[in-house]
Order: sequence, then structure tokens, then C-alpha cells
Amino acid sequence: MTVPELTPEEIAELLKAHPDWASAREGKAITRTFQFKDFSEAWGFMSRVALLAETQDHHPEWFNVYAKVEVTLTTHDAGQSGGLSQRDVVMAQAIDTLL
Ligand code: H2B
Repeated sequence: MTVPELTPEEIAELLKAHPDWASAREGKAITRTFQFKDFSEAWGFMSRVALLAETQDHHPEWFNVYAKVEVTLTTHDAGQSGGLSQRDVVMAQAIDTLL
């Protein structure tokens, strides 16, 4: 099932509304790095994001080293070979709200 990709204008709006997120993969994804106090806090955050991802049926790609978590949002089902969609906007908003 194909999900509509965001237009360049919608991507610009997304980055303006969520300035802590950066464009990645030539505009096909957004990424944000979170720095926590220690692994326990980082894992707590990841647990909360995981539950959120399940409720949204939209899952992050991420990389964790101790207190650092790098989150990448993209929609695998968008466009021809993945891209940004409204689902990523909702997730970025929800993740920012968690903090
Ligand atoms: N997560 C992300 N990031 N992109 C998707 O296209 C996606 C997903 N699709 N989580 C969902 C699951 C899909 O595979 C299931 C079958 O609904």
C-alpha cells in the first residue's frame, strides 16, 4: 500500500515546526539525536517511543549508544522507495511532546 509523500512545501513546514529535526537521506527522512543522562533514561525514552510506534503502526529507525539515541523517521510505504509522509509528521510531534 502506497502512502502519499509530503510535497517539498510540506517538508519545509515540517522542519520549521520541528527545528530540532534535520532533513536526511536526500529529503526522504528526518533525524534527531537525543542525549540523555545515562542508559536507563535513554532506554526509558525508547520504551515510550516504542509504545507510541505500536499505537501509530509507524516505527522509527534508531541507533542507541549508552545515553545517546539517534532517531530517523521515514515511511517505508511512501512513494516508490520510501519517503516522508504525514505519519512522520505525527510521530515527530508525538516524540517531541514526550520530552
Ligand atoms: N513504519 C514505518 N516507518 N514505515 C512504514 O511504512 C511502516 C511502519 N509500515 N510500520 C507499517 C509498519 C506496515 O508495515 C504495517 C504492515 O502496517
